[in-house]
This record gives sequence, C-alpha cells and structure tokens, in this order.
Amino acid sequence: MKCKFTGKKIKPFMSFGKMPIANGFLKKKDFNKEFFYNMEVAFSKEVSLFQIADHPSPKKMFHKNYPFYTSSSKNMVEHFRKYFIWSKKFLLKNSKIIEIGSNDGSFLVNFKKENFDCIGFEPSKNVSDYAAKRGLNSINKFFNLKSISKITNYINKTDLICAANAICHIPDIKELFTCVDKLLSKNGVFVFEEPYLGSVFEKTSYDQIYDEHIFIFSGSAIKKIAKKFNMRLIDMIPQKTHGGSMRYVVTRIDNNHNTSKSVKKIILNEKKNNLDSGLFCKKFKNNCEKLKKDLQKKLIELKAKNKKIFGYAATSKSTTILNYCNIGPEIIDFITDTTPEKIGKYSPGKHIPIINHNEFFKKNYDVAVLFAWNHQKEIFKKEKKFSLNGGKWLTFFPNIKIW
Ligand code: JHZ
Ligand code: SAH
Repeated sequence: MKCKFTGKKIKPFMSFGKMPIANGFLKKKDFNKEFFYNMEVAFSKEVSLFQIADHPSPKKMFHKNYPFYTSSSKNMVEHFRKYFIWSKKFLLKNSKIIEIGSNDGSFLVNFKKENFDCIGFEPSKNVSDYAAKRGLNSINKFFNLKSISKITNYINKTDLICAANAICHIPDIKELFTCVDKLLSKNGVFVFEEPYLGSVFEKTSYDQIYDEHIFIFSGSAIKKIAKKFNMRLIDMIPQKTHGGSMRYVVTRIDNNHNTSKSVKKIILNEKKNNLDSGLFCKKFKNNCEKLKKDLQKKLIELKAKNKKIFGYAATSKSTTILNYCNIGPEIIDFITDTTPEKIGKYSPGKHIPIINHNEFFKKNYDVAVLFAWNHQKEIFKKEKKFSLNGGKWLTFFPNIKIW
C-alpha cells in the first residue's frame, strides 16, 4: 500500500480481518449484498502517521442517511459549548468561522447564538438538514477544493477553522491542508480534536480503528504534516472525550502566535513510547490479540453460566469489536440504542438486532456490554436502575471488567 500522505510504499503491520461499514446498520433483506473490505493498519515512519490501508469510498460512508448525531450524548453537547468558549480567544466580533464535519450543528450552534459569521461543511444530508433546521448555515458538501471555491468571501479571511472527530475522516490530507491554507487569515488558526494515538495505544482501544477513522493522529504526525504546508503546531490539549482525544492548534509559520510548552512535552512523551517511530506497533498488535481472546473467553464463560447478555449502544466502534472478535447474536441477543436510524435494523457484519433503548428495562437482563464505554460516566448515571436491579456492566478497555 501507499502512505496516504507521502505516497511512498508502506507495509500493513496488522489485519483486523473482513470488516463491514462501521455505520452500515442494515435491514434483513440487505444481508446478502453487504459490503466488506479487509481492514489492515499501517504506519508511515516518515510522517509518523498511523492509517488504515483500505477503506470504502467516503460516499459509501457519508450519505443521506448517516446514523450518527453528535447530540446523542448530552455530555458531548456540553463539551462543544466549552470548546466554543475556549475558542473565543482566537476571535473578534466580525471573525469568520468554518466548521468541518459539523454534523447536526451541536458545535456551530454556539457560534450562531453569539452572532458569529459561521458556516459548516457537512456531506451527510440528514444531519446537515437537521442543522439547517436549527437555523445554521450548513453546506451539504464534503470540505474540499471544489466546495470551498464557492465561498470566495472566506478565502484568506477565516479566523477559525474548527473540527472534531472529522479531520481523521478525510483521506486526502494534502488537499485538506491546501484548503486550510487558502482559507485562513494571517493570524487564523486551524483547531481540531481527534482520537489520540497515545490513548489508543495506552488503553489498547483498538475499536477506534474503523473505516471512518482513516488516521489516528499524534502530535508527532501533525507537527510534520503542518510543516510541509508552512504551518506549525502551536498547542496540544488532551481531552477526555471519546476515550482520549487530542485538541491540536495549527497556524501559519510567519505570525505572532506563541507555541505552548505542552507541544514539546507531549511530543517528547510520544517519543518515549515510540509513537513517532512506529516501534510501538508490534506491542499494540500483541495487546489487541490478547484483549480479543480475553473478551471472547469472558463472554463464553458468562454464556455457559446462562447469563442473558445484551449490548448497550450500537456505536461505530462496536462494529470493530464484534467483527474482529467474531461475536454475534449467539452471544449478544440485541443491542439497545437511541438513534431512530439504527433501531429496527441489524448490526453491520454480525447482524445483531438493534432495539429501542426504552425496551431494555422490560427485559430483565443480567449483563450489559458497554459499547459506548467512552460515555461511561453519562450512561452509568442515567442507568442506575439497571445496577440496582442486579444488572452488571461489562467493559473491555484496558482490561475486561465487570461493574
Ligand atoms: P459514540 C461516532 O462514533 C462516529 P461512535 C464518528 N466516526 C466518530 O468519530 C464519533 O462518533 C465522534 C448511542 N448512545 O458517541 C447513540 C445510546 O444509545 O460513542 C449512538 O448510536 N445511549 C463520527 O458511534 C451511539 O451510542 C447513550 O446514552 O462510536 C454513539 O456512540 C449514548 C450516550 C449513546 O460514537
Ligand atoms: N463533529 C461532530 C461529528 C463527527 S462525525 C462530532 O464530533 O460529534 C464526522 C462527520 O464528518 C460526519 O457528520 C461526516 O458526514 C462528516 N464528514 C466526513 N467527511 C467529511 C469531509 N470531507 N468534509 C466535511 N465533513 C465530513
């Protein structure tokens, strides 16, 4: 395969096997035409870039019925309010703002409330329409050279380009940075927060790897990539969201922004863990294989004790867990979820039924496998009744744990 940034040949170091589209929840009638690809991961030493080898085309993943809404987590909505308040330090009253991957508008709505001139690029029509209904300027297009050519009044005038969990979804990272370069004002900043390679390695949270997550970034990678575009990484701020993310702040080389000390500190720590060189890959692979066996063993054990098991939250991440660990409806009876687009359908690849979240209380189950482990705090708080009735939670990172 070729590195998606350098174009040079690199070799995948691990395969997770045959994988369906992570958010490809489907009806029974569509089982026999389901799309699969071989999910392999590779590391480019030259730019310290962790990436998946092959993936479905973006149009297959982001379309008129994309089933993820940011607002499905109350904590994330609150997180975006805080992210907005923090980002105001880069803004003046008349600043222009662009969000990439604005989804249902949960972030953008904060800018709009304070009358900033803001737009979002969002290729998935259902979520883009949802944002438009909230009165937001949501452009139903992929963020790329063609789509930005239509917003001439933002060229060289955008003070903030922001994103969350979207930059790692864009395969052509060169085109992306070229667009950013065209749009940013002299002192403008490009801020994005994405799942962090350091956290994925530390917890062995391999479920962050799926088709949509084409890259898992680190400071070492972003620093090198930014440099190639005459830009520099001026801040890195760790986030607890989505199981461990990193907020990166990038700007032009030739302006007056200071570089925070944390950039050096965090990158040094990445070096200590061999995240820049790729030497961590072998250990990561071994850790994934061990966790896979542990999870399979635990579930078989519970099943042998006649425990009734269900999954909590049909996350994108769960597609990697279920398919890599080969867990299907013979072990997990159903998965509960709050998203209308998923309810009544089946999980990608393994075809576990997805049922309405309201249903699970009626069923008196023993064990809930927490696929939205990143929202554990929020979920444990609202589902106290399940534990009080004797139900147990099973989480699997960094180790299998029953709560
Ligand atoms: P959650 C998605 O990942 C996809 P997912 C994407 N690639 C990404 O990077 C992140 O989001 C940002 C359900 N749920 O947030 C609703 C409940 O049922 O971990 C959703 O179906 N009950 C863009 O899918 C799913 O979980 C709850 O109480 O891994 C969302 O899961 C909560 C909080 C969620 O993201
Ligand atoms: N930022 C939100 C949504 C993340 S989901 C959050 O953190 O919750 C990722 C979003 O990026 C999806 O809504 C998807 O449609 C969008 N996306 C994917 N490729 C994109 C591209 N090239 N340009 C803009 N948005 C894109």
